[in-house]
Amino acid sequence: MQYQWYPGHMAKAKRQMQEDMKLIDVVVELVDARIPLSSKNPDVDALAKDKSRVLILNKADMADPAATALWKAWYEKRKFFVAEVNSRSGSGLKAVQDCINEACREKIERDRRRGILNRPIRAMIVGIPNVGKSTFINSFAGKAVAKTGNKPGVTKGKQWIKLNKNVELLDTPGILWPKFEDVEVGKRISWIGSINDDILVPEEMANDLMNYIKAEYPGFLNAKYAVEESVPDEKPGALLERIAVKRGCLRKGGEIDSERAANLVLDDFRGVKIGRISLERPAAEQDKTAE
Ligand SMILES: Nc1nc2c(ncn2[C@@H]2O[C@H](COP(=O)(O)OP(=O)(O)OP(=O)(O)O)[C@@H](O)[C@H]2O)c(=O)[nH]1
Ligand SMILES: [Mg+2]
Repeated sequence: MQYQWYPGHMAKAKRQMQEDMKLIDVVVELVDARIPLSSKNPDVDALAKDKSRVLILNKADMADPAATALWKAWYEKRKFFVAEVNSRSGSGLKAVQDCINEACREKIERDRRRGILNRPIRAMIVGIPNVGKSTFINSFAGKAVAKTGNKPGVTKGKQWIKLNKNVELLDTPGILWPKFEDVEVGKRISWIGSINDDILVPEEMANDLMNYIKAEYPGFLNAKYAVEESVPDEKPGALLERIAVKRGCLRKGGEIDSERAANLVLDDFRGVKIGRISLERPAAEQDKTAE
């Protein structure tokens, strides 16, 4: 599979983020709870190495709660303050405020010793495209969103969004790209729909996804489509064809339309109609990739 991405954009985004790091107290990083590692840009760890870190497992409503609990513990072990969030409904946002306070406890103490009271915490939101940054900002800010305007002494043009009396947010989220070079990462990102679909082959994506679901969530496909999940010696793609027949994905003349069936399966997955499915779990081998 091929993915379009632009190293030039990436370099620029990283430079921008490096500049912005000087202005903030805490980095609030959003990942997709279904792929908490694959949707995390590894460069953020280097860029934010001196900052307090909050990790938001966003879209937790779409992920498998058992896997999400494992990821929360996994990231906490790595010194992140972690919250599970559904930015659409707003559930988990109270925990985010607690995480930010906890992450900035030392800063708040330091301010207090110096006689500075109630200086708002300054935060930056970062995350890969489509992870839910805008939705999160809007819902975390609620009705209180107001730009505080340029502050003297701060780089020209920077705007701060006042979230509440304790937290100000840099108005432009830092957008970085996932690690597309890793084929497995690329697959997971495409399954959740965060890559432009026109450059991908739906049948391939759906077949790969269903192989994963069959193995990790046996019974889910059967419950959704009323099909045998594993027929011995079946050729690859046969399951998709059986789903096509069940769902009437046929061309004129009765020929099976696998592409339509593939898009149906992908849409069902993305709409959480097959179930709450996580696409990766913390494993021993992943201990090497983080930190
Ligand atoms: N179910 C669910 N959907 C969410 C959640 N957060 C965001 N979304 C949806 O995810 C999609 C992307 O959300 P955005 O807020 O636009 O993501 P973004 O990170 O700002 O995207 P870019 O600006 O393109 O980088 C939208 O359809 C949101 O409604 C969540 O917690 N749960
Ligand atoms: Mg956005």
